[in-house]
Parts: sequence; C-alpha cells; structure tokens
Amino acid sequence: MLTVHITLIRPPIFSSTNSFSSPVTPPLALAYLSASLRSEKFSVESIDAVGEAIDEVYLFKKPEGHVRGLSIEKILQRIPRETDLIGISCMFSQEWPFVKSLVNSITSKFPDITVMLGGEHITAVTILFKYSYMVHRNLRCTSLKQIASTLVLLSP
Ligand code: B12
Repeated sequence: MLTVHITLIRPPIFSSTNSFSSPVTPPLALAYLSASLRSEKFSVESIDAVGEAIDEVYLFKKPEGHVRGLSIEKILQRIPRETDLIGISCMFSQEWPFVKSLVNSITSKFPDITVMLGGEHITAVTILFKYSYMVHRNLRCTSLKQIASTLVLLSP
C-alpha cells in the first residue's frame, strides 16, 4: 500500500514593525499532529520555520511587517519531493496575509500537491474558509488523517 508522505509547516512569526516583542514558542501543533499521524503509519516531516532560523528577521512589504524565521524561498526548498500533502498551521489572524503568500507560492511551485490549512485562525473564520480547514483542491475534508486516507484511496 502507498505510504502517504505529509509535510507540516509552522510558518515564521509575523508581527507589526511597531511591536516590541515577537514571542518565540515551540511548535506545539506540529508536535501533536505529527505524533498522531505517525501513530497511523503516515510518513511525516516537519518544517518549523521559526525554530530553523530563530535569529533571522526580515521586512515583509505587503502588508508591512517583521518576519522572524525562514524566508518563503527557504521553506519551498525544504519541502521534500516525495510529499503528497502539505499541512500549514495558521494560529494568529495577523499572520494570515503572510501565510496566504506562502500558500500561493507553494501551490504555484507544487500544483499537484494538496495543501491543507489548520490552526486557530482557520478554525475561527470558517465562514471565510467554508470548512474547518481549507484545502486548495476542493477536497471536503476536515482533518489531515481524513485527507491522507483519501489520498491512499485515490492512489493506483
Ligand atoms: C499559549 C498561547 C499563547 C502563547 C504561545 C503561543 C504560541 N505561538 O505557541 C503566547 C503567550 C506567546 C501567546 C501570545 C499571543 N497570543 Co495566544 N494563545 C495561546 C493559547 C492559550 C493556547 C495555544 C496553544 O498552544 N494550543 C495548543 C496547541 C497544540 O494547539 P494549536 O496550536 O491550536 O494546534 C491545534 C489545532 O489548532 C490544530 N492545528 C494547528 N495547526 C494545524 C495545521 C493543520 C494543517 C491542521 C489540519 C490542524 C492544525 O491541530 C493542533 C492540535 O490539536 C490560545 C488559546 C487556546 N485555547 O487555544 C491563545 C490564542 C492563540 N492567542 C491569541 C492571541 C491574540 C495572542 C497574541 C496576539 C496576544 C497579543 N496581543 O500579544 C499573542 C501573539 C503571539 C505571536 N506569535 O505573535 C488568540 C488568537 C486569535 C487570533 N485569531 O489571532 C488565541 C486564540 C486566544 C484568544 N481566543 O484570543 N499565546
């Protein structure tokens, strides 16, 4: 049976240029999600964009803000070729414009890979996203396990 490979991404921290702090925290969501997915025998890789470039801060233009962590280009380089599904966490609403740019870059570079979003911003604005979690290829799934299992069923 096909082993579905999942890449989980915790995006960099996005904060206002006027902010005095940029709280660096461990990626708890990725830890929980990857442990749960691994227990179901899915193959999982995590990209913690904050932890992997904790001292890198750069200016993002639209909207203007400070980004702490890996650049979008470096995140793209870390996505393994064998990945079938990419899960991106968006915990804070102020991160959404940046995360949207990240999602657009990922879907342009990897048009065949299913991208799923989750986390508190996505859950909070279900009106915007239609389902608890948005998937760019119209697959109506509400959990990573559900979508990963769907990919297994769709495989030859
Ligand atoms: C701990 C916490 C903090 C900590 C650490 C945050 C962190 N980065 O880890 C600290 C104190 C630093 C903090 C700061 C802030 N916080 Co805070 N925080 C929380 C709190 C209490 C718990 C979050 C948590 O760790 N949960 C446990 C982890 C495991 O859950 P999780 O990350 O949500 O992930 C789960 C799901 O969301 C989902 N999931 C996550 N990602 C993905 C991805 C995919 C693909 C899928 C399928 C599922 C999925 O699965 C995970 C496992 O179940 C929440 C409220 C709450 N009860 O959740 C508020 C909360 C997230 N914080 C909030 C806010 C507003 C802030 C601040 C902006 C406050 C401020 N004015 O400064 C700052 C911003 C920090 C920043 N990075 O810029 C709001 C966010 C609202 C919003 N829509 O933006 C919340 C929701 C509280 C609230 N109701 O107001 N916070």
